[in-house]
Amino acid sequence: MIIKKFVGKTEEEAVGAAKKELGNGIVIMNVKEIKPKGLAVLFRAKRTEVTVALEEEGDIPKPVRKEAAAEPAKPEAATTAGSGAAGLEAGNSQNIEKRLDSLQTLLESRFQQDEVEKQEQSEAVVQPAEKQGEELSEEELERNKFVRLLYNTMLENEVDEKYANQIMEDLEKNKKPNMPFDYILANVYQKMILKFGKAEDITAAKKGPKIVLFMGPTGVGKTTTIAKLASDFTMTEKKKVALLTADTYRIAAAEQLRTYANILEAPFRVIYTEEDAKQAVQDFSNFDFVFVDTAGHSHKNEEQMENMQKLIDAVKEVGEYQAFLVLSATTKYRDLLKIASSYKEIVEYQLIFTKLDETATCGNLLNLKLYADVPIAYVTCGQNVPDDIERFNPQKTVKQLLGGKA
Ligand SMILES: Nc1nc2c(ncn2[C@@H]2O[C@H](COP(=O)(O)OP(=O)(O)OP(=O)(O)O)[C@@H](O)[C@H]2O)c(=O)[nH]1
Ligand SMILES: [Mg+2]
Repeated sequence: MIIKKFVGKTEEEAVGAAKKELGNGIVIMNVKEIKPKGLAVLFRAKRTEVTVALEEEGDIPKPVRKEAAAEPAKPEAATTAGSGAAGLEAGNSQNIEKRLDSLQTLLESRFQQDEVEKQEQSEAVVQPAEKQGEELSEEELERNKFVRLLYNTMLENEVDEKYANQIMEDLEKNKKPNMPFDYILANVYQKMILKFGKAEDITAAKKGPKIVLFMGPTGVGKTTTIAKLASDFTMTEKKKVALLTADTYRIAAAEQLRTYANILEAPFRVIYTEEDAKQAVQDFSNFDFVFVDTAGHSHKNEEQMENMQKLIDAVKEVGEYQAFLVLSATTKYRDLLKIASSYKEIVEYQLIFTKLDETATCGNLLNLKLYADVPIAYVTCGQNVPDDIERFNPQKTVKQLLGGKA
């Protein structure tokens, strides 16, 4: 694995430079804003530093490459366990160690605790890397404990055992004797980021307005999320956004969105039929975005799912569209799977996860991403409009899934 830092005026510029040098297969491990210090504040603008990783064939530890080392290696600072051959990797892992500093410190401190020992005895988990009949060195045993700790942390965060096992199996393939802890950590971290893939958000249409549909179960936060996004697009990005609601089941539902529309000074319309939807898109043809709120309903209600299908078909006829399935992170895993597959039958969607503030675990983000095989676009973490929403950040979520701070 090559790990390297790139700096640019913006994140896009830094990532562009990384792709130019290392190709499109890179994984962004960390993004950091570098603020100029001292007098430089006056002369230099903020810059963004991205740390990227590139998995090499076989992904086995290799000697530090000249071009891969962004800074001279300091083996004694970088290795947590192991030396000799493992120390060579330290030059690479030193970069990631810095980025994952807090995560690693946390994991290691937990690793020292006797609790882990107890946990191991009480939990039957996958046993990584233990070769039957062979005596393992103390270091190797410690390393295995560390890997088990990562695995258990994923399960505690409700990552589906199936996916946690896959990640561990991948690690197993690349594991080498004397692999430093931070290499193991970086490897698992990278695998998980790769599993999340690229976050995708709302994009502009090539022509005419982009119609953006929000659908999902009742009460997950669809209308609130629309208000947050509409606010960001109109106030921050200065785009023209029109708001429509197809939620005619409850009077209060339309009023809720109308209120937000009034605050944002955005046009608002209730659509009762597919024809209304088509007409509205035509009427707002000079807008950048038309956000469409829909009534929350159970995925088990066939009639409502059919109506949703009709609305989607109507929208498809009149312009470019994007559909978002809004899911609450507090919903039971099994239900989430059923909801995701029901909606998959009617439209290709991207995911928005709400109410992250109401749960201590975010394993379902990874589970659903892998199950539905669609990108996560946004997450919301509170009731405040417009603040409590962010673009999905895989790095942050993976750190959390590995035991980092929320
Ligand atoms: N804690 C928390 N509450 C949220 C979040 N997003 C929305 N809510 C709350 O969830 C409740 C329902 O939000 P709505 O936006 O009305 O949900 P909806 O999906 O449009 O609901 P229906 O239209 O009835 O299906 C409201 O009390 C919101 O304030 C979030 O990220 N965190
Ligand atoms: Mg609503």
